[in-house]
Amino acid sequence: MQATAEASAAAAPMVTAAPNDRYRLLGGPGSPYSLKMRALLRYRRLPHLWIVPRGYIGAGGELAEASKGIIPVLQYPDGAYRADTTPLIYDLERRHPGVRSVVPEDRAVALLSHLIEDMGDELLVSAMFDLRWGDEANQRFCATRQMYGWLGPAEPADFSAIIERFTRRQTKQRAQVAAGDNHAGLMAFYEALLDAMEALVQHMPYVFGDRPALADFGLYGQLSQCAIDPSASAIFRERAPRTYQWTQSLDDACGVEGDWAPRSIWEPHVRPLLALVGQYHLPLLQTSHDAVEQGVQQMERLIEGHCWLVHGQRYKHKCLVWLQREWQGLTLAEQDSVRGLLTETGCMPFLADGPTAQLPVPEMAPL
Ligand SMILES: N[C@@H](CCC(=O)N[C@@H](CS)C(=O)NCC(=O)O)C(=O)O
Repeated sequence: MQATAEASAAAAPMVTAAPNDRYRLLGGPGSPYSLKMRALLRYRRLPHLWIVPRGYIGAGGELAEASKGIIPVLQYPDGAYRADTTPLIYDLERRHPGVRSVVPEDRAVALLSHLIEDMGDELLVSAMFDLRWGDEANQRFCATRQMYGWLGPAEPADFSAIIERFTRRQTKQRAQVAAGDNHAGLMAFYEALLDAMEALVQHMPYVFGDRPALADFGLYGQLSQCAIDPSASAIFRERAPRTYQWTQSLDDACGVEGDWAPRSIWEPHVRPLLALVGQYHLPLLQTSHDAVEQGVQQMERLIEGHCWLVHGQRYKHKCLVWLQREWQGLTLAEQDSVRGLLTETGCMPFLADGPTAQLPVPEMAPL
């Protein structure tokens, strides 16, 4: 099997021989996106193996062979490696249509779900990362447990050196994430998000009813780590105990059977989440997008009295354009059905002004 995989990798490096009849999810401990993807595969009952390859990205082995530069990587049954969870999830919808889908049939509701997921993937991640690497106690615990998860038993001296290197790398990144007012802004956002979720889960099992949607998995990925990391977890347990358990439960929802709720049920509880999308996520995404367009490294954005320092990130630039395209792809009737909600929650201007990108943005597709 190994020999076959190597031979086929030499001929076509992106594809190894089909390992079996199931997906192989290559992910890692402490990786919110890996756990998001695993929860999705479990909920959708798509046969898969969960694999933590030896070594971290770039350290040789299968992840290096897949050469995506990010985790998780999903190996399809045909042997192809693909990455980037949001496009992967949409691709799995196309490959396995109608089977425990996480995308509501109502395309306007599907857009709301995507907006909330994007907030999880692109903003909640920063709050998680800020707290994870924010002080020595968090760094020590998080680096140790993550590296043990990747490497298993190791010589103490080697292990200490690895932890030190990893911590240095992560804290350097964290300094950028939490610069200036960003830390205070992220903490305010984290608490507001927990409050909105805690209110929601008192009325509904999931964001749009009795079954999880893309929105749930986006939030779940980051919250799964907030539940573990010391400081994030302390805030989480204190502020949102139901959501804490919601996170544990969504880890494996393969037995959940349910349907979407009518709008009259979900709308009052989803509105506060969308208000956070409009208040924090889309303005920050727009600022990052603008920085990329203008070729500047960093721009400022004032939100709720905090002056955020926002880096231009090409991925975020694409995210905004993809959301705008999704809005524009709706029929007028579909747009009208959520225009009021998106306007009240401050989301509308960021979507309706259309793709402002001068730079080319490819269609959303797995990497
Ligand atoms: N948009 C990507 C983000 C994936 C991502 O950023 N993964 C992190 C780990 S959780 C990563 O691979 N970072 C690169 C690194 O640590 O070198 C997705 O949804 O899959």
